[in-house]
Amino acid sequence: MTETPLVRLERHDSIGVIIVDNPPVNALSPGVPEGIIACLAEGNADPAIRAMVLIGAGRAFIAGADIRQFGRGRVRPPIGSRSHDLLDRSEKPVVAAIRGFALGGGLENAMGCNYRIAVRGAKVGLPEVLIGILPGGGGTQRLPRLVGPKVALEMIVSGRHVPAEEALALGIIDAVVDDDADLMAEAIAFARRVANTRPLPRISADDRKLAEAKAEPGMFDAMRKSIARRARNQKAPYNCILAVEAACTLPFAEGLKRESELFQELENAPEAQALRYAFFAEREVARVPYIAKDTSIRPVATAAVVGAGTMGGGIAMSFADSGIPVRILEASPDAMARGMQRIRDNYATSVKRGSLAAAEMEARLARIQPVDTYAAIADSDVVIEAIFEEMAPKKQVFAQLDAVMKPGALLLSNTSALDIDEIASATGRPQDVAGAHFFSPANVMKLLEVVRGAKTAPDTIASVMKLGRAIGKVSVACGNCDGFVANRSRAPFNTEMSILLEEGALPEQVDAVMVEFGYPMGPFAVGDLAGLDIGHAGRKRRAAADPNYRKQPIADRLFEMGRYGQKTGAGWYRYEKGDRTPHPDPVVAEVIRGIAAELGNAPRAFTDDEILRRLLFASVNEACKILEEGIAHRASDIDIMWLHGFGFPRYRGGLMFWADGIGPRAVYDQIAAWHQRYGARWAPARLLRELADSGTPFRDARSGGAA
Ligand code: T1G
Repeated sequence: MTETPLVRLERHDSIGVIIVDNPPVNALSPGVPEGIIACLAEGNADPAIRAMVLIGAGRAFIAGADIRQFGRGRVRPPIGSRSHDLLDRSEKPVVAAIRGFALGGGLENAMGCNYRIAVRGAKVGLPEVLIGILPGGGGTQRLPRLVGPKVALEMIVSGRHVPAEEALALGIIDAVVDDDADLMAEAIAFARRVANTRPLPRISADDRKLAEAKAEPGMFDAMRKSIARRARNQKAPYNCILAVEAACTLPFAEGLKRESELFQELENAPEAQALRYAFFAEREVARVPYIAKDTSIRPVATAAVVGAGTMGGGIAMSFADSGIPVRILEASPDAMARGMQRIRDNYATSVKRGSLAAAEMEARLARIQPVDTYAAIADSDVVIEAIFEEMAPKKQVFAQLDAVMKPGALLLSNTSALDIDEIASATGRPQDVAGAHFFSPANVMKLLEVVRGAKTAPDTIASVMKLGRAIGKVSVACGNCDGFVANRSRAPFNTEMSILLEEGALPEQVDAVMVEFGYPMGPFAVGDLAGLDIGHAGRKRRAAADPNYRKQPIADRLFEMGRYGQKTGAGWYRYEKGDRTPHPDPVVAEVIRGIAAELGNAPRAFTDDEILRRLLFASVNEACKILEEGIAHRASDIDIMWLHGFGFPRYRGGLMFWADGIGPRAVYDQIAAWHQRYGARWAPARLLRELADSGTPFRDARSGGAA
C-alpha cells in the first residue's frame, strides 16, 4: 500500500492546496519542509494555478519543528532555502489556513505566507523558549514586523499560545472563521480573492512597526529586568530578547543570521536538553504499563468532595474551574461556612489580581454546592475524601460512601501517605478505590498522584488519570506505600535539612543554596509559609505510628517557643509586620548552636555543594528504592512529580535527570562515603549500585530495576 505523502498538492480549479499530513500534530519532521518546498515550486511553476493555500490535515496546522530531532546532530538547512524563506519569495499568493495550532516553526511558516486565516478555536504561538531554544525560523524577525517589537517580545519570551481572536486583533492573522466552517473552502475563497493582488504583502519587507523600538528603546532592558527572577540560570529567554532586538537594529537578512547564531548557542545546551526531556516525560506519564490502550474510561460529569478544609476547598475549586459541578460535603455548619468563605476569598484574590473575571468567579462558585448529607452526593460520578490525615475517620467516611454511592462511582482519597488498601478495606468495592493525592494549594499545584491499591481495577486508575488531565492536572500513577512516591522521595531531603542544622548549618545558608539552584523559595522559607505548627502535628502523627521516626529537635523547639512561621511573625526567620520577607533571626541561630552543642556537634563550615548534594542525593537514593520496589513506573515519572509537586527547577529536567549530570557512579561513591560516616540512613539502594556498575543513566531506570 502506498504511503500517504507527508505533504501533497491538490488542485481545486485555479487554487493549489498544499496539505501537510504528518500525524499526530504535523510536526516539521524530516521530509515535511522538503515537501512544502516541492509543492510550492510545483504550484508556482503551474500556469493553471493562480494562488495557493497551506493547510494541515487532521487537528493541527503545524505544531513546529520535530522536537525529537534536536540534539541529534541534525544538519540545519542554510538560511534562504528553508520552507518559510521560500514561501516568503513565492511569486503567487499563499494563504495559511490554521486549525488547532500553529506553533513554533508552524507559525513561522504561516508568517512566510502572504496571508493567514484561522478557525476561532485555533491558537498560534512561538513556544520555543519553553524547551530552552528560540524561534529559529525567522520568527524573531517576522513577528516584530507583524505586531510590533513589544508584543513580539512578550509572546516570544513567554512562549504563550495566543487564541485566534487575539491574534486577529494583534494583526497576526487576517481573518477568523467559525470552528464549524469548512476551513479549506474558506481559504480557497480567500486565495481566489487575492490571486491578482500585487505587490503581495510580505512581512519581511515591511519595517514600519519596528519604529516602536525607536520610540521605546528601553523595552529590551525592561524585559530583561522583568524576567530576572524566573529566568534565573537560564540563557534562552535572554537570547530571545537579543534576537528581537536584532530585528529592530539589523536589516532583515542580517537579522536572520543573528537569529541563527543565537539559536545555535541554545540547541544543545544543558538547559534545552533538560527542557526537552521534561516535555517528553510529561507525555510519558500517561503511559501506565498495566493499562491497555482500549481500557474503557468512566465518564465524570459530576463530582463530590468530602471535607471543606483547605484541601477539600482547593479540590472543589479544581473541578469548578474546569466546568464540572461539584458538591462539597461537610457535617459541621461552621466548618462549611469557613470552607465556602475560603473558596470565595481565593476567587476574589484572583479577580483582584485581574487573572479572573468577576462573572467567571460567580460562574465557578455556582458550580460548588455545599451539602450536609451523604445522600446528597450519592449520584456523583466521583467522590474525593479530603478530611484530616487519620485512618480511623477516613475508614468511616469510606464505609459511608460504600453505603450510598451509586455503583461504579470512583471512590478516591486525597491522603498524602496513608495505606490505600486499608482505606479500601472499609468498602465492599476496593476495585473502585484509589488515591488521588493533590498538592497544596490544590487549585493551583498541577501534580496529581494517582495511587493504585492492591485491588484497584485498572480502569479505575485509567479513569482517574484522565480525570486529572481534564481538571488541568499532570496525573502520575504510582503504587501504594507509606508516602507513595512524591512525599516518600522527598522525606530524606527533609530529614537531611534537619540534620544539617543539628550539625550547625543555618536556615538562610540552606535556603540560599536551593534558591541559587533554581527553587523559587528555600525549603525553610516554605516551612514558614506552610506553618511550623502544621509540620509539628505531622511529625507527632508519624512518631505515634512509627517509633523509629526521627525527631526534629530544632523544629520542635521553635514550635514550643510559639514560632509557627509567617502566621506568628517568626519561625525559621523573623518577619516585619505586614511583610513576608524572611529575615535571618539570631534567636534561631542560638537555638541551633545550643542543640548542636547538646548533640556534641562541633561548629563547622558547610560548602554550598555539600548542602545541595546532602539534600538531593538523599532523595535520589530513596527514588532508587522506590523504583526497585516497583512503586514508580519509571525515573522520569519521579522527575515529573518533583517538577510539578515541589517546584524543582524545570530547566534542570528533574531530580533524576539532574543526577545524571553527576552520574550514577559518582552519586553512589558519595552516598557510600556518607554511609560510612553517618550510618544506616545513607545505605545505598541496590538499584543505585546496579546503575553505577552498569553505567545506566538514572533517567533510564524503570520499575523493578535498571532499564
Ligand atoms: N515535535 C515532536 N513531537 C511532538 C511535537 C513536536 N513539536 N508536538 C507534539 N508532539 C507529540 C507529543 O510528544 C505526543 O506524542 C503527540 O505529539 C501529541 O502531543 C524552528 C525550532 C502541539 C499543543 O514546542 O505544545 O518549532 O505522546 O500529547 O495535548 O523555530 O504537543 O503521542 O507519542 O502534547 O493536543 C515548537 C510542542 C517546536 C510545540 C498538542 N513547537 N507541542 O498538544 O497533544 S521547536 C512546540 C505542544 C520549533 C522552530 C523551532 C503540544 C501541542 P505521543 P500532545 P496535545
